[in-house]
Amino acid sequence: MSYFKGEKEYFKGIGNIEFEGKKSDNPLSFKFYDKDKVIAGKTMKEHLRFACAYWHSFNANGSDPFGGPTMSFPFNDADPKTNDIQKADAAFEFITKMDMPYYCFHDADVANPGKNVDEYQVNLHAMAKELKKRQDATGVKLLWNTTNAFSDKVFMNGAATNPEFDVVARAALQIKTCIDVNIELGGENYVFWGGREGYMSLLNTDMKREREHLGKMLIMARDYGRKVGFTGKFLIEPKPMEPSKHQYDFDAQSSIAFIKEYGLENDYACNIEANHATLAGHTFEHDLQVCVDNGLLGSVDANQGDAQNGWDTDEFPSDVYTATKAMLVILKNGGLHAGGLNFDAKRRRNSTDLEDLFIAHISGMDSFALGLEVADKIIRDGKIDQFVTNRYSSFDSGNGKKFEEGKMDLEGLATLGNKDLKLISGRQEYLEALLNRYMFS
Ligand code: XUL
Ligand code: CO
Repeated sequence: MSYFKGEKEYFKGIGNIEFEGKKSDNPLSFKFYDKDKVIAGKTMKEHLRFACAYWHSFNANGSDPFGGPTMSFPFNDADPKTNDIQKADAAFEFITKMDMPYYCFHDADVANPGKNVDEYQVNLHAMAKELKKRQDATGVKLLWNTTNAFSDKVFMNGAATNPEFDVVARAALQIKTCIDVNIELGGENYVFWGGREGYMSLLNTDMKREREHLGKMLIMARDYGRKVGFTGKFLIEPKPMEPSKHQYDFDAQSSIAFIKEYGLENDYACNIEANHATLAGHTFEHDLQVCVDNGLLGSVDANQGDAQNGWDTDEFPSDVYTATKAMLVILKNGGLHAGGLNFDAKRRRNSTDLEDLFIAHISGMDSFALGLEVADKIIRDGKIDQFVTNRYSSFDSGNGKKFEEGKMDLEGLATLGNKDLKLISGRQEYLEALLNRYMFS
Protein backbone atom coordinates (compact mmCIF):
# COMPACT_ATOMS: atom_id res chain seq x y z
CA MET A 1 0.00 0.00 0.00
CA SER A 2 1.53 3.34 -0.90
CA TYR A 3 0.97 5.81 1.88
CA PHE A 4 -1.79 8.37 1.83
CA LYS A 5 -0.49 11.73 0.74
CA GLY A 6 -2.44 14.61 2.18
CA GLU A 7 -1.34 18.21 1.85
CA LYS A 8 1.72 17.55 3.98
CA GLU A 9 3.70 14.59 5.21
CA TYR A 10 3.42 14.52 9.01
CA PHE A 11 5.52 11.49 9.89
CA LYS A 12 8.56 12.67 7.97
CA GLY A 13 11.51 10.36 7.55
CA ILE A 14 9.40 7.24 8.20
CA GLY A 15 8.34 5.29 5.13
CA ASN A 16 6.11 2.27 4.72
CA ILE A 17 6.80 -0.32 7.39
CA GLU A 18 7.94 -3.54 5.72
CA PHE A 19 8.53 -7.11 6.87
CA GLU A 20 12.27 -7.65 7.34
CA GLY A 21 12.26 -10.79 9.50
CA LYS A 22 13.57 -11.50 12.98
CA LYS A 23 17.24 -10.94 12.12
CA SER A 24 16.60 -7.31 11.22
CA ASP A 25 17.90 -4.70 13.62
CA ASN A 26 15.65 -2.01 12.15
CA PRO A 27 13.07 -1.04 14.80
CA LEU A 28 10.86 0.35 12.04
CA SER A 29 10.26 -3.04 10.42
CA PHE A 30 8.11 -6.07 11.10
CA LYS A 31 10.04 -9.01 12.51
CA PHE A 32 7.18 -11.54 12.56
CA TYR A 33 4.16 -9.94 10.87
CA ASP A 34 4.57 -11.04 7.27
CA LYS A 35 1.20 -9.95 5.94
CA ASP A 36 1.08 -12.27 2.91
CA LYS A 37 2.29 -15.37 4.73
CA VAL A 38 -0.41 -18.02 4.58
CA ILE A 39 -1.35 -19.81 7.79
CA ALA A 40 -4.23 -22.28 7.90
CA GLY A 41 -5.47 -21.17 4.49
CA LYS A 42 -5.49 -17.39 5.08
CA THR A 43 -2.87 -14.67 5.00
CA MET A 44 -1.74 -13.12 8.26
CA LYS A 45 -3.42 -9.91 7.17
CA GLU A 46 -6.74 -11.69 6.67
CA HIS A 47 -6.49 -13.49 10.00
CA LEU A 48 -5.49 -10.57 12.17
CA ARG A 49 -7.59 -7.74 10.70
CA PHE A 50 -5.65 -5.04 12.56
CA ALA A 51 -7.28 -1.72 13.35
CA CYS A 52 -5.83 1.56 14.54
CA ALA A 53 -7.60 3.32 17.44
CA TYR A 54 -7.91 6.99 16.49
CA TRP A 55 -8.23 8.24 20.07
CA HIS A 56 -5.05 6.76 21.46
CA SER A 57 -2.92 7.31 18.38
CA PHE A 58 -3.93 10.82 17.33
CA ASN A 59 -5.68 12.42 20.34
CA ALA A 60 -4.02 11.10 23.50
CA ASN A 61 -1.15 13.40 24.36
CA GLY A 62 0.37 11.76 27.41
CA SER A 63 -1.64 13.65 30.00
CA ASP A 64 -2.72 11.73 33.09
CA PRO A 65 -4.43 12.70 36.38
CA PHE A 66 -1.04 13.84 37.70
CA GLY A 67 0.38 15.79 34.80
CA GLY A 68 -0.28 17.50 31.51
CA PRO A 69 0.62 16.58 27.94
CA THR A 70 4.04 15.23 27.08
CA MET A 71 3.45 14.60 23.39
CA SER A 72 3.04 17.09 20.61
CA PHE A 73 1.75 16.31 17.14
CA PRO A 74 2.82 18.09 13.96
CA PHE A 75 -0.78 18.07 12.71
CA ASN A 76 -2.26 20.02 15.63
CA ASP A 77 -3.61 23.47 14.82
CA ALA A 78 -5.24 26.16 16.95
CA ASP A 79 -8.22 26.30 14.57
CA PRO A 80 -10.43 23.30 15.47
CA LYS A 81 -11.59 22.64 11.90
CA THR A 82 -8.08 22.75 10.46
CA ASN A 83 -7.00 20.54 13.35
CA ASP A 84 -9.67 17.93 12.49
CA ILE A 85 -8.67 17.84 8.81
CA GLN A 86 -4.92 17.71 9.43
CA LYS A 87 -5.43 15.03 12.06
CA ALA A 88 -7.40 12.94 9.54
CA ASP A 89 -4.59 13.36 6.99
CA ALA A 90 -2.00 12.32 9.55
CA ALA A 91 -4.16 9.38 10.67
CA PHE A 92 -4.48 8.02 7.15
CA GLU A 93 -0.79 8.62 6.50
CA PHE A 94 0.04 6.62 9.62
CA ILE A 95 -2.48 3.85 8.97
CA THR A 96 -1.31 3.36 5.38
CA LYS A 97 2.37 3.49 6.32
CA MET A 98 1.59 0.71 8.82
CA ASP A 99 -0.57 -1.03 6.18
CA MET A 100 -3.39 -1.59 8.66
CA PRO A 101 -6.67 -2.49 6.97
CA TYR A 102 -9.01 -0.87 9.55
CA TYR A 103 -9.50 1.99 11.95
CA CYS A 104 -11.94 2.80 14.79
CA PHE A 105 -13.07 6.11 16.29
CA HIS A 106 -15.40 7.94 18.68
CA ASP A 107 -17.31 10.98 17.40
CA ALA A 108 -15.23 13.21 19.69
CA ASP A 109 -11.95 11.88 18.26
CA VAL A 110 -12.54 12.98 14.69
CA ALA A 111 -14.65 16.15 14.90
CA ASN A 112 -14.62 19.04 17.35
CA PRO A 113 -17.95 19.28 19.18
CA GLY A 114 -18.61 22.92 18.28
CA LYS A 115 -20.58 25.20 20.58
CA ASN A 116 -23.87 23.32 20.64
CA VAL A 117 -25.53 20.10 19.46
CA ASP A 118 -26.35 21.54 16.05
CA GLU A 119 -22.70 22.32 15.47
CA TYR A 120 -21.79 18.89 16.83
CA GLN A 121 -23.90 17.23 14.15
CA VAL A 122 -22.74 19.53 11.33
CA ASN A 123 -19.08 19.04 12.26
CA LEU A 124 -19.35 15.28 12.59
CA HIS A 125 -21.15 14.88 9.25
CA ALA A 126 -18.59 17.17 7.58
CA MET A 127 -15.73 15.11 8.97
CA ALA A 128 -17.47 11.89 7.93
CA LYS A 129 -17.31 13.16 4.34
CA GLU A 130 -13.61 13.88 4.77
CA LEU A 131 -12.97 10.45 6.27
CA LYS A 132 -14.91 8.82 3.42
CA LYS A 133 -12.67 10.54 0.86
CA ARG A 134 -9.62 9.21 2.64
CA GLN A 135 -11.11 5.71 2.98
CA ASP A 136 -11.87 5.68 -0.76
CA ALA A 137 -8.39 6.92 -1.64
CA THR A 138 -6.61 4.29 0.49
CA GLY A 139 -8.89 1.27 0.85
CA VAL A 140 -8.68 1.58 4.66
CA LYS A 141 -12.03 0.55 6.18
CA LEU A 142 -13.98 1.37 9.31
CA LEU A 143 -14.04 -1.58 11.71
CA TRP A 144 -16.30 0.33 14.09
CA ASN A 145 -17.18 3.71 15.42
CA THR A 146 -18.80 4.61 18.70
CA THR A 147 -20.27 7.48 20.67
CA ASN A 148 -18.27 9.21 23.35
CA ALA A 149 -21.03 9.54 25.93
CA PHE A 150 -18.66 9.73 28.88
CA SER A 151 -16.19 12.65 28.55
CA ASP A 152 -18.55 15.62 28.42
CA LYS A 153 -19.62 16.83 31.85
CA VAL A 154 -23.29 16.42 30.92
CA PHE A 155 -22.71 12.65 31.11
CA MET A 156 -21.23 12.74 34.63
CA ASN A 157 -24.24 10.75 35.96
CA GLY A 158 -24.35 8.41 32.98
CA ALA A 159 -25.72 8.52 29.42
CA ALA A 160 -28.50 5.98 28.75
CA THR A 161 -28.55 5.28 32.49
CA ASN A 162 -28.67 8.92 33.55
CA PRO A 163 -31.33 9.61 36.21
CA GLU A 164 -32.38 12.67 34.17
CA PHE A 165 -34.45 11.99 31.03
CA ASP A 166 -33.11 15.00 29.07
CA VAL A 167 -29.58 13.62 29.30
CA VAL A 168 -30.78 10.23 28.07
CA ALA A 169 -32.27 12.03 25.06
CA ARG A 170 -28.94 13.84 24.48
CA ALA A 171 -27.17 10.49 24.45
CA ALA A 172 -29.72 9.28 21.88
CA LEU A 173 -29.00 12.29 19.68
CA GLN A 174 -25.31 11.43 19.65
CA ILE A 175 -25.90 7.70 19.16
CA LYS A 176 -28.26 8.33 16.23
CA THR A 177 -25.76 10.70 14.60
CA CYS A 178 -22.97 8.17 15.05
CA ILE A 179 -25.05 5.36 13.53
CA ASP A 180 -25.77 7.62 10.53
CA VAL A 181 -22.03 8.27 10.19
CA ASN A 182 -21.31 4.56 10.47
CA ILE A 183 -23.59 3.85 7.52
CA GLU A 184 -22.00 6.66 5.48
CA LEU A 185 -18.59 5.11 6.09
CA GLY A 186 -19.58 1.46 5.62
CA GLY A 187 -18.66 0.54 9.20
CA GLU A 188 -18.60 -3.19 9.88
CA ASN A 189 -19.65 -2.92 13.55
CA TYR A 190 -20.94 -0.33 15.98
CA VAL A 191 -19.65 -0.28 19.58
CA PHE A 192 -21.19 0.65 22.93
CA TRP A 193 -18.73 1.05 25.75
CA GLY A 194 -20.60 2.31 28.80
CA GLY A 195 -17.88 4.02 30.79
CA ARG A 196 -20.45 5.88 32.86
CA GLU A 197 -23.27 3.36 32.46
CA GLY A 198 -22.93 2.21 36.03
CA TYR A 199 -22.81 3.92 39.39
CA MET A 200 -20.51 5.61 41.87
CA SER A 201 -22.73 4.86 44.89
CA LEU A 202 -25.81 2.69 45.37
CA LEU A 203 -27.05 5.27 47.88
CA ASN A 204 -28.15 7.51 45.00
CA THR A 205 -28.84 4.84 42.37
CA ASP A 206 -31.87 2.86 41.25
CA MET A 207 -29.87 0.11 39.56
CA LYS A 208 -32.93 -1.79 38.30
CA ARG A 209 -34.30 1.26 36.53
CA GLU A 210 -30.92 2.25 35.10
CA ARG A 211 -30.30 -1.20 33.64
CA GLU A 212 -33.76 -1.18 32.11
CA HIS A 213 -33.06 2.21 30.54
CA LEU A 214 -29.82 0.87 29.08
CA GLY A 215 -31.74 -2.09 27.64
CA LYS A 216 -34.30 0.30 26.11
CA MET A 217 -31.54 2.40 24.50
CA LEU A 218 -29.86 -0.66 23.00
CA ILE A 219 -33.17 -1.86 21.58
CA MET A 220 -33.86 1.59 20.10
CA ALA A 221 -30.37 1.76 18.57
CA ARG A 222 -30.85 -1.69 17.04
CA ASP A 223 -34.27 -0.77 15.63
CA TYR A 224 -33.02 2.51 14.20
CA GLY A 225 -29.87 0.95 12.76
CA ARG A 226 -31.78 -1.82 11.05
CA LYS A 227 -34.34 0.69 9.70
CA VAL A 228 -31.70 2.87 8.08
CA GLY A 229 -29.64 0.01 6.65
CA PHE A 230 -26.94 -0.90 9.18
CA THR A 231 -26.33 -4.61 8.63
CA GLY A 232 -23.32 -5.14 10.90
CA LYS A 233 -23.21 -6.14 14.54
CA PHE A 234 -23.74 -3.87 17.49
CA LEU A 235 -21.09 -4.65 20.08
CA ILE A 236 -21.08 -4.21 23.83
CA GLU A 237 -17.61 -3.69 25.27
CA PRO A 238 -17.49 -5.03 28.83
CA LYS A 239 -15.42 -3.39 31.55
CA PRO A 240 -15.97 -3.82 35.28
CA MET A 241 -15.19 -0.27 36.42
CA GLU A 242 -13.22 2.89 35.64
CA PRO A 243 -14.42 5.57 35.44
CA SER A 244 -17.55 4.35 37.27
CA LYS A 245 -17.18 2.37 40.48
CA HIS A 246 -19.28 -0.38 38.94
CA GLN A 247 -20.07 -0.70 35.22
CA TYR A 248 -23.23 -2.64 34.31
CA ASP A 249 -21.46 -4.42 31.41
CA PHE A 250 -19.02 -5.84 33.97
CA ASP A 251 -17.47 -8.67 31.97
CA ALA A 252 -18.28 -10.98 29.05
CA GLN A 253 -20.58 -13.22 31.10
CA SER A 254 -22.66 -10.40 32.55
CA SER A 255 -22.82 -8.56 29.20
CA ILE A 256 -24.06 -11.72 27.52
CA ALA A 257 -26.66 -12.20 30.23
CA PHE A 258 -27.74 -8.60 29.55
CA ILE A 259 -27.87 -9.18 25.79
CA LYS A 260 -30.03 -12.26 26.35
CA GLU A 261 -32.24 -10.59 28.97
CA TYR A 262 -33.22 -8.00 26.36
CA GLY A 263 -33.51 -10.49 23.48
CA LEU A 264 -30.67 -8.85 21.56
CA GLU A 265 -28.57 -11.92 20.73
CA ASN A 266 -29.18 -11.73 16.97
CA ASP A 267 -27.97 -8.15 16.70
CA TYR A 268 -25.49 -7.69 19.53
CA ALA A 269 -22.21 -9.41 20.38
CA CYS A 270 -19.20 -8.45 22.53
CA ASN A 271 -16.08 -6.44 21.88
CA ILE A 272 -13.58 -7.97 24.29
CA GLU A 273 -10.70 -5.86 25.54
CA ALA A 274 -7.78 -7.65 27.16
CA ASN A 275 -7.17 -5.10 29.90
CA HIS A 276 -10.88 -4.95 30.74
CA ALA A 277 -10.98 -8.72 31.18
CA THR A 278 -8.00 -8.60 33.54
CA LEU A 279 -9.56 -5.71 35.48
CA ALA A 280 -12.59 -7.96 35.99
CA GLY A 281 -10.32 -10.61 37.48
CA HIS A 282 -10.29 -12.81 34.40
CA THR A 283 -7.71 -13.63 31.79
CA PHE A 284 -8.10 -12.23 28.27
CA GLU A 285 -8.65 -15.71 26.89
CA HIS A 286 -11.33 -16.40 29.50
CA ASP A 287 -13.55 -13.57 28.30
CA LEU A 288 -12.91 -14.51 24.65
CA GLN A 289 -13.86 -18.12 25.39
CA VAL A 290 -17.06 -17.07 27.19
CA CYS A 291 -18.07 -15.15 24.05
CA VAL A 292 -17.15 -17.97 21.68
CA ASP A 293 -19.11 -20.49 23.77
CA ASN A 294 -22.17 -18.26 23.40
CA GLY A 295 -21.60 -17.52 19.69
CA LEU A 296 -21.18 -13.85 20.63
CA LEU A 297 -17.57 -12.90 19.93
CA GLY A 298 -17.83 -9.72 17.90
CA SER A 299 -14.44 -8.07 17.94
CA VAL A 300 -11.34 -7.52 20.08
CA ASP A 301 -9.59 -4.52 21.63
CA ALA A 302 -6.02 -5.78 21.67
CA ASN A 303 -3.96 -4.33 24.51
CA GLN A 304 -2.53 -5.45 27.83
CA GLY A 305 -2.58 -4.32 31.43
CA ASP A 306 0.09 -4.33 34.05
CA ALA A 307 0.16 -7.39 36.27
CA GLN A 308 0.77 -5.34 39.43
CA ASN A 309 -1.46 -2.34 38.77
CA GLY A 310 -5.20 -2.55 39.20
CA TRP A 311 -6.14 -0.09 36.50
CA ASP A 312 -6.61 0.15 32.76
CA THR A 313 -3.07 0.90 31.57
CA ASP A 314 -3.95 0.21 27.91
CA GLU A 315 -0.46 -0.92 26.96
CA PHE A 316 0.39 -2.19 23.52
CA PRO A 317 0.34 -5.99 23.59
CA SER A 318 3.81 -7.51 23.77
CA ASP A 319 3.09 -10.63 25.84
CA VAL A 320 3.25 -13.45 23.30
CA TYR A 321 1.91 -16.08 25.72
CA THR A 322 -1.30 -14.10 26.08
CA ALA A 323 -1.50 -13.38 22.35
CA THR A 324 -1.05 -17.11 21.69
CA LYS A 325 -3.81 -18.10 24.10
CA ALA A 326 -6.09 -15.46 22.58
CA MET A 327 -5.35 -16.60 19.03
CA LEU A 328 -6.02 -20.22 20.03
CA VAL A 329 -9.55 -19.25 21.08
CA ILE A 330 -10.00 -17.08 17.98
CA LEU A 331 -8.74 -19.71 15.52
CA LYS A 332 -11.00 -22.34 17.02
CA ASN A 333 -13.84 -19.86 16.55
CA GLY A 334 -13.11 -19.93 12.81
CA GLY A 335 -11.39 -16.54 13.06
CA LEU A 336 -12.51 -13.03 13.86
CA HIS A 337 -15.22 -12.99 11.16
CA ALA A 338 -16.41 -9.35 10.90
CA GLY A 339 -14.36 -8.36 13.95
CA GLY A 340 -10.75 -7.31 14.14
CA LEU A 341 -7.84 -6.66 16.47
CA ASN A 342 -8.13 -3.00 17.39
CA PHE A 343 -5.13 -1.58 19.25
CA ASP A 344 -7.00 0.19 22.02
CA ALA A 345 -3.56 0.96 23.40
CA LYS A 346 -1.44 3.97 24.03
CA ARG A 347 2.22 4.75 24.11
CA ARG A 348 3.61 5.27 27.60
CA ARG A 349 3.58 8.90 28.70
CA ASN A 350 7.36 9.07 28.34
CA SER A 351 7.44 7.50 24.85
CA THR A 352 7.44 10.92 23.33
CA ASP A 353 9.03 10.44 19.90
CA LEU A 354 6.65 10.19 16.94
CA GLU A 355 8.65 7.12 15.98
CA ASP A 356 7.40 5.47 19.20
CA LEU A 357 3.88 5.42 17.76
CA PHE A 358 5.13 3.25 14.89
CA ILE A 359 7.25 1.03 17.12
CA ALA A 360 4.33 0.47 19.50
CA HIS A 361 2.07 -0.71 16.69
CA ILE A 362 4.84 -2.83 15.14
CA SER A 363 5.38 -4.54 18.50
CA GLY A 364 1.65 -5.21 18.86
CA MET A 365 1.32 -6.56 15.33
CA ASP A 366 4.42 -8.73 15.67
CA SER A 367 3.17 -10.13 19.00
CA PHE A 368 -0.14 -11.21 17.48
CA ALA A 369 1.60 -12.58 14.38
CA LEU A 370 3.70 -14.76 16.71
CA GLY A 371 0.59 -15.71 18.66
CA LEU A 372 -1.13 -16.73 15.43
CA GLU A 373 1.83 -18.87 14.34
CA VAL A 374 2.11 -20.67 17.67
CA ALA A 375 -1.66 -21.14 18.01
CA ASP A 376 -1.76 -22.68 14.54
CA LYS A 377 1.11 -25.01 15.49
CA ILE A 378 -0.76 -26.10 18.62
CA ILE A 379 -3.93 -26.81 16.68
CA ARG A 380 -2.14 -28.68 13.87
CA ASP A 381 -0.19 -30.82 16.31
CA GLY A 382 -3.43 -31.58 18.13
CA LYS A 383 -1.95 -32.88 21.40
CA ILE A 384 -3.67 -30.33 23.63
CA ASP A 385 -7.02 -30.72 21.87
CA GLN A 386 -6.69 -34.48 22.09
CA PHE A 387 -5.95 -34.24 25.79
CA VAL A 388 -9.08 -32.17 26.40
CA THR A 389 -11.23 -34.47 24.24
CA ASN A 390 -9.99 -37.50 26.17
CA ARG A 391 -10.60 -35.76 29.48
CA TYR A 392 -14.33 -35.64 28.78
CA SER A 393 -14.61 -38.93 26.90
CA SER A 394 -16.71 -40.56 29.65
CA PHE A 395 -19.56 -38.38 28.38
CA ASP A 396 -19.22 -39.57 24.77
CA SER A 397 -21.10 -42.85 25.18
CA GLY A 398 -23.17 -44.88 27.61
CA ASN A 399 -24.53 -43.24 30.74
CA GLY A 400 -22.34 -40.15 30.35
CA LYS A 401 -23.93 -39.49 26.97
CA LYS A 402 -27.42 -40.08 28.40
CA PHE A 403 -26.64 -37.52 31.13
CA GLU A 404 -25.52 -34.92 28.57
CA GLU A 405 -28.60 -35.52 26.48
CA GLY A 406 -30.82 -34.85 29.49
CA LYS A 407 -32.11 -38.42 29.50
CA MET A 408 -31.49 -39.02 33.22
CA ASP A 409 -33.01 -37.83 36.44
CA LEU A 410 -31.24 -37.27 39.72
CA GLU A 411 -32.39 -40.61 41.19
CA GLY A 412 -31.07 -42.54 38.19
CA LEU A 413 -27.80 -40.67 38.29
CA ALA A 414 -27.47 -41.27 42.03
CA THR A 415 -27.78 -45.03 41.59
CA LEU A 416 -24.61 -44.88 39.49
CA GLY A 417 -22.69 -43.06 42.21
CA ASN A 418 -21.44 -46.08 44.09
CA LYS A 419 -18.41 -47.04 42.00
CA ASP A 420 -14.80 -47.09 43.22
CA LEU A 421 -13.38 -43.82 41.94
CA LYS A 422 -9.88 -43.40 40.58
CA LEU A 423 -8.02 -40.08 40.57
CA ILE A 424 -7.37 -38.81 37.05
CA SER A 425 -4.64 -36.20 36.74
CA GLY A 426 -5.41 -32.85 35.10
CA ARG A 427 -1.73 -32.75 33.99
CA GLN A 428 -1.53 -28.95 33.95
CA GLU A 429 2.26 -28.86 34.26
CA TYR A 430 2.63 -31.26 31.34
CA LEU A 431 0.44 -28.96 29.21
CA GLU A 432 2.34 -25.84 30.30
CA ALA A 433 5.64 -27.51 29.40
CA LEU A 434 4.13 -28.50 26.06
CA LEU A 435 3.08 -24.89 25.44
CA ASN A 436 6.69 -23.80 26.00
CA ARG A 437 7.83 -26.32 23.40
CA TYR A 438 5.39 -24.84 20.86
CA MET A 439 6.50 -21.33 21.79
CA PHE A 440 10.22 -21.91 21.41
CA SER A 441 10.71 -24.76 18.96
C1 XUL B 1 -12.17 2.51 27.50
C2 XUL B 1 -12.27 1.87 26.19
C3 XUL B 1 -12.92 2.66 25.12
C4 XUL B 1 -13.74 1.84 24.19
C5 XUL B 1 -14.53 2.66 23.20
O1 XUL B 1 -11.58 1.75 28.49
O2 XUL B 1 -11.80 0.78 26.00
O3 XUL B 1 -11.94 3.36 24.44
O4 XUL B 1 -12.96 0.93 23.47
O5 XUL B 1 -15.29 3.63 23.79
CO1 CO C 1 -11.70 -0.46 24.31
